[in-house]
Amino acid sequence: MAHAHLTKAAESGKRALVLSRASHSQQALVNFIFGPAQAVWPSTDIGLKWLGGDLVCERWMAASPVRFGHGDGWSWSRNDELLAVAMVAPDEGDPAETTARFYRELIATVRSAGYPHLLRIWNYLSDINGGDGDNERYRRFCVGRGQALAEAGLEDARMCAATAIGNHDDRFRLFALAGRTPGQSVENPRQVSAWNYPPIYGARSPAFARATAVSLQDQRTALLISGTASVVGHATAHPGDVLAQTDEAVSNLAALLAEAASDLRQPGLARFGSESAARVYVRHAEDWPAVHERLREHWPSLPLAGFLGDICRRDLLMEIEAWHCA
Ligand code: 3EB
Repeated sequence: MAHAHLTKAAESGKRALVLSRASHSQQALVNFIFGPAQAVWPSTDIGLKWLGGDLVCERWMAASPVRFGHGDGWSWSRNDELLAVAMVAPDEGDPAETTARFYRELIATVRSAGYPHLLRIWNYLSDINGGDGDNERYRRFCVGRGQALAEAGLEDARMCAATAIGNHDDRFRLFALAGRTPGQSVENPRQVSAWNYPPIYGARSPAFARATAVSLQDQRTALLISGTASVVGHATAHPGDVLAQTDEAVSNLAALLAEAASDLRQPGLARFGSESAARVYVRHAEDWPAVHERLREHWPSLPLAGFLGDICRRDLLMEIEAWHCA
């Protein structure tokens, strides 16, 4: 497992997620700026409208010196242990082609740089529910991802945690974190693993783990949790009811944390704690206040950031991803 200097310390008030607590001089691997946060360099925009919450940015800090580079439409940062990659391109035409191109480049980059183990991927694509049946853009995305993985000899069941959300700005943005050593996948006992979804959800099944666990240098474990929605077994639960979906997603996360605690024999992983945080995506901006309030009832002090984003199935109205550390 990767020994990464990734931890988190939340500040009070408008909070920033800081993913490192190493004592020596810290440099940012990535700064995701969401809301009204202080300008920092380098800063990365995920291209989604921030709707509120107390989490205004995520600062992914590294304990050893960070080097930066960029090319046409992509940038990277890395230290001794981790490589972060950001790629952006116009999202035109068949997403299968754009996605296959992005993933081929991503895999080639992490391999040649010596960080071959993917730990976490975010996919923000345009008009994710556009097109019908197996031509729906999310399903074409799955085809392109699957094609690149197969070419690279990567098995679906060994893929890392991921998020796939639709934006409204005609750009495909991919962010990835990779390491020198592998993470450990955690699956959710309430959910069929994504790569085993039946073909009613698309000819090519999605390829992602429900969570990826990464060993921290100080013996703790970080859990990078995938976008988690109201999916039970493989079916959407509570279509049309955003608050019931919220409760179901929370139940899914509780089951996932319990599974991680048991798989990794770390009881502290079983519940979110002082070093956890979540990004919440809602399909309709007007749902955010009620979703936010409901999540606050479940998790009184978990730092939250809300975003306007389309979920990959049309009947899903919200999704939650999280960082957890224990
Ligand atoms: C689901 O459980 C919801 O295709 O990478 C969540 C996280 C979802 C990642 C992906 C899809 C992806 O199937 C959708």
